[in-house]
Amino acid sequence: DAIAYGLDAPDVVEYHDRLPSTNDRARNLAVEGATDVLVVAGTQTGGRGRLDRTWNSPPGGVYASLLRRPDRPPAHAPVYTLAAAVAVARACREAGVDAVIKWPNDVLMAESERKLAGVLTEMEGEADRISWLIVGVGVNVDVSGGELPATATSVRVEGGDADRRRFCQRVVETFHALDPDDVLAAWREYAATLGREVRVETPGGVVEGEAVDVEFPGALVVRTDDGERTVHAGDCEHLRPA
Ligand code: BT5
Repeated sequence: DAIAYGLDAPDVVEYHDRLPSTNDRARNLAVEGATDVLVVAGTQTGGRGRLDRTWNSPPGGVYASLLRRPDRPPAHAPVYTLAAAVAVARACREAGVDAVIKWPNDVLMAESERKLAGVLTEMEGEADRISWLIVGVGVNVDVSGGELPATATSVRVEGGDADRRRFCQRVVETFHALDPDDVLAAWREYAATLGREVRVETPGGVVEGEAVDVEFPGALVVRTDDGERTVHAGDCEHLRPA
């Protein structure tokens, strides 16, 4: 099942010292018909976040995008975002840094909630099947605080093992070792969002309440004054400490 999901190891790993964006490189490869490629860059000149935001990509960070063509319906794409966040959070902990996940795609330091990493999943779907899927991760590993936004931190700043190569390897190995059926359970283990009061800006408006669970394929269940709402996409803010 890991193979149908595309969580198994890629055939090709491409390394570039510098790219505009590993997601863009992976997309070009997808358009050319390639699959099963991991694109890694030492630095990015046009790193992207969600919704046209930029991703600061100084040298020392890990910038990687995996191109797959999983035999899954397009609606399952959010599972890959959660799986990548789990892999990054686990790699951070293996590097000695206490990382947690904020729904849907942020990896944060546990106490300060400063951002260590983000995930950008992009895909093209046909009616019932993903045509290609790109899961991109950006992690502040061997990066100094001065090179990052004020709300960010890095593995090095937090005193962890900042060996970029080792970190990248840990992310990839953890990602490929994940059992697709365990992704949600693993995500819950690292989640800082569950049990918290949240404010989620969704395409359909703001949803506020207590985040109570995550549901397949990656939706957040929020208990609001008007009952439970299932949120599929949006920007989430943690309102109060747990
Ligand atoms: C994300 O977006 O968190 C997804 C970031 C994905 C980046 C990877 S790098 C490899 C691949 N290739 C790409 O071009 N992208 C992917 P979002 O949730 O929209 O968060 C973006 C926001 O995070 C920005 O608006 C900043 O506030 C903040 N930010 C920017 N750079 C950061 C950094 N290096 N560390 C922490 N926060 C950052």
